[in-house]
Amino acid sequence: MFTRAIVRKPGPTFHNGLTTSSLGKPTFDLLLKQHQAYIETLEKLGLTVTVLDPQPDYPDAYFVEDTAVVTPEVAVITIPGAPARQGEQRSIQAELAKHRLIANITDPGRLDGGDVLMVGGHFFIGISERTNPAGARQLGGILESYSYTWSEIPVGTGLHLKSSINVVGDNTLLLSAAVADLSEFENYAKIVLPDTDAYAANTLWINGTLIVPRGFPRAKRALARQGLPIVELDVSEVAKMDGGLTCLSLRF
Ligand code: CIR
Repeated sequence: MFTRAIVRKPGPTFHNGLTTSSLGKPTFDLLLKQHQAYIETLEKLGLTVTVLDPQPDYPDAYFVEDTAVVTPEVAVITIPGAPARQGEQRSIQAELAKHRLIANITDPGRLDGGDVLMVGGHFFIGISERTNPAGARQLGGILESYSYTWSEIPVGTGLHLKSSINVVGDNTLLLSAAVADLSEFENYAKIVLPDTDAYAANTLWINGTLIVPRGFPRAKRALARQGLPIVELDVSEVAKMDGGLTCLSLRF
């Protein structure tokens, strides 16, 4: 069970954030509304949500997931891979120190939390444009000291590992077709999304409920078979900045 989440309000400079999307120009008012609905959904699911202030110098700072990896025992503070985002992690460290022992990724390691997927006691760590092998090995070493296992996995499509794959039940993965056949995932139950709905691979499984991005009916139908309650959230403005549901919070 998750009991807490940390989020950060988007600031008015959010449009200066990094993006490769061609979905159009995002609107600040709508982004704020979508972000507020996200917070309220987490609260309804029983989480105490800490809402941090925007960081004007870091327009992507509301994608808090990338700044830390939190386990029941330890919070590992990252060095985000994008130079423009390095520094976002400092205030997250101060916040997480209230709840967890802290460990840090150090130079030359680079790691975005969006590349880290925990499945049971195992962590998949994506090697991407943001996460380098040194960062993965450092995180892996820390996790091993708490008896977790880990493995590296190349991120071929999408920004982060969790752009294409997430956990939606015990031992059950939701994946885009592009990564569905990787041998690393052969021992898990799989729900494979058609390309039209690949964005919905970024779904959140929180305390027995699935939070799914709105607008992906095939994904919703496939997930309905899990028999869990589904909440759909519109994250259109987040998607325009290359983000998704998982990126917007740290859950622990
Ligand atoms: C970036 O490019 O870093 C942000 N615009 C989006 C980060 C999304 N984070 C995530 O998927 N964990």
